[in-house]
Parts: sequence; C-alpha cells; structure tokens
Amino acid sequence: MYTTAISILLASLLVSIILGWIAGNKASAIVYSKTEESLNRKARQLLRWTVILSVPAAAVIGSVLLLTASGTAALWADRLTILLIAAIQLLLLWMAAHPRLRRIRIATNRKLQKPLDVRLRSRAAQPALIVPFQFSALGPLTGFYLFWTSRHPFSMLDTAIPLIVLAIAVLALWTVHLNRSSRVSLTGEELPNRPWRRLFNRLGILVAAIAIAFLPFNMAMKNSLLADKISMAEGTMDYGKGSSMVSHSHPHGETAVQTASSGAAAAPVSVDQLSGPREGKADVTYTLTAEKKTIQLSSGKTVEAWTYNGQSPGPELRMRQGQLVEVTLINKNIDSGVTIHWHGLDVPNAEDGVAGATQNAVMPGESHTYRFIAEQTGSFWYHSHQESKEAVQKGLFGPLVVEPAEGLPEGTKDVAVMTHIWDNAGMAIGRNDGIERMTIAPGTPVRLRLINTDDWVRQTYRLIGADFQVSAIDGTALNEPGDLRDVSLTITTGGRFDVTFVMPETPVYLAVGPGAAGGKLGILMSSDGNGELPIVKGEGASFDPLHYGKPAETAFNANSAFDREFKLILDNSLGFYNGQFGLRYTLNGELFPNTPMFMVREGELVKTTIINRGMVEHPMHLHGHHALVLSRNGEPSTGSPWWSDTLDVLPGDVYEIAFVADNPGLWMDHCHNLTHAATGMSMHLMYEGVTSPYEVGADTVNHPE
Ligand SMILES: [Cu+2]
Repeated sequence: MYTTAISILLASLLVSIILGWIAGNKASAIVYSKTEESLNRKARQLLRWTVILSVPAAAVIGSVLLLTASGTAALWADRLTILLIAAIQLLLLWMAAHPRLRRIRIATNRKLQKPLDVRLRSRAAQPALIVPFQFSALGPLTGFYLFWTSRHPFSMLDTAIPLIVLAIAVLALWTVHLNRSSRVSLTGEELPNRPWRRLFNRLGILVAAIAIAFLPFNMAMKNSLLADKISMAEGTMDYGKGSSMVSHSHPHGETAVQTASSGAAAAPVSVDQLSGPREGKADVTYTLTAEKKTIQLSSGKTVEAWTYNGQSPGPELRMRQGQLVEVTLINKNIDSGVTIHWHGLDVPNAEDGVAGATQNAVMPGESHTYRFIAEQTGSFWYHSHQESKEAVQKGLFGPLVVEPAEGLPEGTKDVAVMTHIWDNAGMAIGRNDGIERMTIAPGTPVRLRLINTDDWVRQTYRLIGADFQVSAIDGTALNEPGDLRDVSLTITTGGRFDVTFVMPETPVYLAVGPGAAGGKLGILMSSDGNGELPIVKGEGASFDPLHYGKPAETAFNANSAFDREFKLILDNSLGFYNGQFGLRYTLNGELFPNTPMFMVREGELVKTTIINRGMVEHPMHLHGHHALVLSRNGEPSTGSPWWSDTLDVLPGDVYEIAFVADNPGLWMDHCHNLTHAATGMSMHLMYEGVTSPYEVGADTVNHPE
C-alpha cells in the first residue's frame, strides 16, 4: 500500500506539471481573443481545464492521506507540505479562476463576432484568472522537488527555500499579469499577440533560472566530493536515547562530531587488538588465493571472473562449532585489492575483513591471515569487502558452513545452493546454469542452504514435490518450524535460508528465479537421478517468518529495558555523491561519511527502529551481531525467535529489532544492495573507546564498498 500511495503521488505530480503547463499557457493567451465568440469558447475550454487539473491535484491529496494511514509520522510528515500545495492549487482554481471564467462566459453568451471591448479584455487579463493555472504547474513542480530532496529528520530550511522560491515566482507572475491588465484597462488598446516574443521571453526566464540554480548545484557537487583520507572511527556520533546516557557528557539524542576515543569513558582500544586467538594450532586451515580466472558454466558459457582458488563460487569452507579456524588469503593478481568478510559469522572485529575499517586491503603479492573460533552454527558465506560491489559481482565469494560440534545427523545430504547472476552469462547455481540432477536415496534427510549473492535482487525459490521446513534464517536455527508446501521463498541480497525435508520416493525439484524461472534453472533430486521436471504453476504463497515456528525463550524480548534506542531512517533523494549526480539512498538523511555512527558500550541491550521511507527495498546488514526481530509494522513477531543479520526492509516497512552489544569494535552497518552501499548507504556501529588505524579514501588503498 505504501508503494502504491507513493507511486500515485509521484505520477500525479508529474501529470499535474505537464497539464498545468499547457493550461497555464492557454490561460495567459485568452486575452488575445479577437471576438466575443472566441473569448466565450476559450473561457469554456478553461472551465474544462479547471476540472481536468483538479483530478491529479485531488490524487496528490488522496495519496498523501493514504500515507498518513500508516501511523508512522516519519513516513509522511514532510509530505504534508506537498498536500498543502495541492490544496492551495485547488482553492485557487475553484475560488479565483472558476468564478471569473463563469462571469466571462455570461458576459459573452451572445457570442457576437464583434471585437472585444475594453471591459471584457481587461477581465480576460486578470491575474486571479490566469495565475491559478500557472500555479497548477509551478506548485506540483515544487512538490516534485520537495519529494526528491526532503530529508528526515525534517529540515525547516530545506523545505522553506523551495516554498519561498515558489512564492516569489507566483508574485512575479501576478505582477506581470496585473501590469498587463491595467495597461488594457487604462489605454484600452489591444495587446499585440506576439507568440514568438512570448516564447523567447519564457526561454529567457528558463535560462536565467538555470543560471541561478547552477550556483547551488555546483556547490552541492563540490561539497559531495569525498576527502582523500577518511578515518572510519571519526564521524557524527549518535548516542540514541536510553538509561546509559545519564552518566554521559552528551545530552539525550544529541549528536556531536569528534573522534570516538576523545568522548569515550573507557581506555581507547584499537580494532587490531580485538582479534581472534593469535596463538595455538588451528583445527581447520584453508588457503584462499584471489586471482583472475576464466570460469566455465555448465552450459559452456564462460565468465571472466575474480576467484578464490581459481573457482567461483570459491571452495566451500566447512568447520564445526568451537573449532579454531585459520584462513590465509593471498592476492595473486586482483589489482584493486581483496579481503575476506565472513558474512553472518560474528567473528572478533579484527577478523571481520573490511578494508579501511579492520584491516588494509590485501594488494597483489600480499597476504593476510584470519584466525577465529566459529562460535555459531549455520549457513554463511564469505566475500571480499574491498570494492565489494565489483568484487562480489565478479565472483569473489564462496559458501561457509559451520556444523554443530557433534556434526550433522547421520547420512544428511547437505548442499550449499549459491545463486548468482553473472554479467553476460545469466543466472547460475554455483557453476550450473541449467537443471542439475542429483541422486538422493528416499528417506535421506536433506538440507539445502540457499544463499543469495546478488546485488539488489530479491531471489525467488520454490521447492516442489515434498513438504519442507525453513529450518534456519541467516544462519540461526528456527524453533519448531512447521511444514510448508506450495510456498515460495524470497531471499534478499546476502540473506540465507536453510530448507530441510526428508527425501520422498518421488522426485523433488528446487526451482530458482523469478516466477520460479519456468524450469530453466534448478536442482532436480530423485532416487535414480532421472525424473520429469514438474510444471511450476503460479508463484505460490509467499513465506513470511513473522509468525512461523514456535516461540522460545530468548535472553531479551520486546518488553526488555533497553539501554539504547536508535532510529534508522532509510530514504532516497536526488543528489550528488562524490561529484556524481543520481538517485541516492540515505541513512538518516545522510550518505557516508556523514551518516551517523551508532555509539554503544559493551554489554548494552540496543533497540533500533528501522523505517524505510524510500521507494526500493534495503537489506540492512549489521556486521558482528545478530538482531532479534521484535515487530514489523507494529505487528509483534510471534513465531520462532527470528534472528537476522541481513534484514529485508521493504518500502513503507517499520521494523523494531534488538541486539546485545557483545562484540566490541567498529562494525559496518550497510545496505547489502552493494550498488547502494557503493554510493554512500553505509554507516557503522561503534563501541565507545574503539579506534582504528585504518582509513578509506582516494589516498589509501581501501575502498570497502
Ligand atoms: Cu539499499
């Protein structure tokens, strides 16, 4: 409903601008009517335009009212300005223009072919008749501008400036028409109709407006240029609100710009000190060499990929809970550098693999060793967090599975299903870009670990031929997941679902892709490797974790006392990022590095309300922590505890989530639509007192996004 209301609002504004412009031109030209008959006809036309223009204006008002129904003021409060403009437009059209046009119609109802007298001509030149139509273009234009630039938290100045410009423009038009009308009534002379001159005048005004606008535009471009060196540990601190604020130097909710260390109570600690065990023999060791390699998909298509160990997806890393893992990363020839981030695995901060935050990017010829204890069980993946948009797209990723300490149940068929869309080669599951056949004996417990690696793609999966359970989300097991059938699973970018079932006698088919891809991509499982592809009908109901499974005890819940509460508002606006103009995705109205740092202390219970005011979904990924979903759009989560590390926040969604700050460090918190992160949709969670010797920016090797 939110998306519908927003779409109606935008479409109505655009239609209003176009129709208002046409009607405005017609209105300002009726004074050139030669005869009473012609004036009568034109007045009738304009009366019709009054009705036509009212339709999109009413739609603007209706769509904003629809938005207010959601109750969350952050989703609509600033859009009341747009509603107000549309209301003024309707008032002007019906209270000012309409009665004047009616009077002209009555005065000219004999439709004589005789020239207009002074009285009629001066009536046709009245500003109160013409300006409402011109306002019908300028008003929505201002609304359109406000729509794309207004920020939350609401800024009075940002809203006031366009409104002042609108008021000046309307006053100027009013004066022009007033002069014209008094010229007509004083001199009685006919106004010369010079359409070319009018066109030139308008073009002149347009050029002047562009010239005036160029100055702030150019300034905004320059202001958006990123510094050559940016320390991740510096920025705008947001302490949220909560009890732990009492002893702190900053007042409630206030933000301040300073370094993390200077405002901190604890002794400064560098991220480098927050490492996994540096000593001791590792239980599991891997070496991953990043290199460029041409890989071949099952169809024969080739991809110029960036790989770990010459393959993409990279080798599956498998370990057991509690094991000490050591992974050595070697960069053979990836010129822009590489790292490894363990997506969803809450490792110590120094092992998190974010270039410029927890380490320097590993450049060609260099290596880096990660050591950590696998504390969680479940499905994860690893990928480079240096130039991650390009690196992940080109193939620097692989599956990571942590089995329980005692191992998986005997005989389990355990398959990581990593989907990826390759440039110029299309979608594939691992290297398979068609139908893969798998032989599985009936009665075998099967676990499919679905992992979506794509950038800004909500991937769809259907399992046909067996009842199944979604037994884990984002690596965390769900409590008593119920049986599902004919349900489609949508996994956001970076998200993971574990699907489990017992292999029946008959074939089971996992279909992947939009509309389940009509049998083009998937895995067909059967007892002998044969079997017909089932026909995939419709989309099936969509799986929703909010009420799935059975409740279970958690260390905290929605009724707990939270030490800190943050608000995170996702939005879009038109503007510059590092000198480039485009649609930008903002966090609390800002882009990195101006996005806030959420400041916490170790041991605190933290609640965050995430509100998506924008027009697209944002899978928000907090490193190093798993958050418990408390509610969505005011509806409490009542099924199994739902822990997430990559939360798909759809337009209009309001999520309340909470986590324990139990992993000190400097943690990225960004949108996993990597395209969004690369244009500034990135911030971090910062523990007080943590410092980082690493920097990002053009003068460094580090470009995490
Ligand atoms: Cu996003």
